[in-house]
Amino acid sequence: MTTLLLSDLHLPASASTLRQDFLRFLQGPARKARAVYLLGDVFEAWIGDEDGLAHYGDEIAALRALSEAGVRVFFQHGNRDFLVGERFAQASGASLLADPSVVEIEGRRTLLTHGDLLCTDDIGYQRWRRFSRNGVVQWLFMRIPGGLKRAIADRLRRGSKSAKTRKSMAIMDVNDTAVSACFLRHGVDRIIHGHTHRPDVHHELIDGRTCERIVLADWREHSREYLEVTREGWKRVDIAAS
Ligand code: OKV
Ligand code: MN
Repeated sequence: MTTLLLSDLHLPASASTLRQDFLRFLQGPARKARAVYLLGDVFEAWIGDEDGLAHYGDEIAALRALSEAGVRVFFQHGNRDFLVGERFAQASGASLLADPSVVEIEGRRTLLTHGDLLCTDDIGYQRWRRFSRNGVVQWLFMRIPGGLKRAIADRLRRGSKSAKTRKSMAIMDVNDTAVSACFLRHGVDRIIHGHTHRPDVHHELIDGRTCERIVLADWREHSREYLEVTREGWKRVDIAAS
């Protein structure tokens, strides 16, 4: 059996080949898996379940069909789709998975996280994260009219895009101390995350044990990767090439 993991698809609300390819993935390779883990930023933006369910009906129907076919589907929040909620879970059949979570994947305890929590050098982002994840702030945001929500979200996204161009590459990567602390605190020797858009595998020695950190790829033009994990090991598969 295999477990498939993917993140950072950044599916837009408008028509896109990214969306077609995600549907192809859900109807094809995902069917043969034991479980599929979506590790955040599947959606480019999410201002609430009502709006999200209206925009992403095809994806939600395909997720529902996949879970009804017996494949367990897990959804972890990213920094963009952190407002995905219980109504999405109900409609899609996916289970919301806390960030971080330690789960057993193909016989091996593995820590799964979107990855933004590890980027502790980006002080500005971490400040926005604390603010936007605050319960009172979210309660207020959910209660303003849809048009105003969209206007605020568009403005925030534009501001974030320009802020990113002014940040160094190092600040937008994970912090090595945060990574080591994460391995130690959770007692795992494998971490799988996305977010940084720097697909790679890193090894480090912690307490005499070789620890492995697998970074998932984002979906970009001509590259649509998922990670396939079996008891034997793991590999990246690009469905753009098939
Ligand atoms: C998601 C990010 C926009 C980064 C707004 C409170 C506030 C939630 C929200 C609005 C924006 C998500 C929900 C989006 C991620 C951005 C810009 C930067 C760095 C509030 C709670 F501010 F109005 F109080 N939002 N949307 N960013 O468009 O999906 O991750 S979003
Ligand atoms: Mn992200």
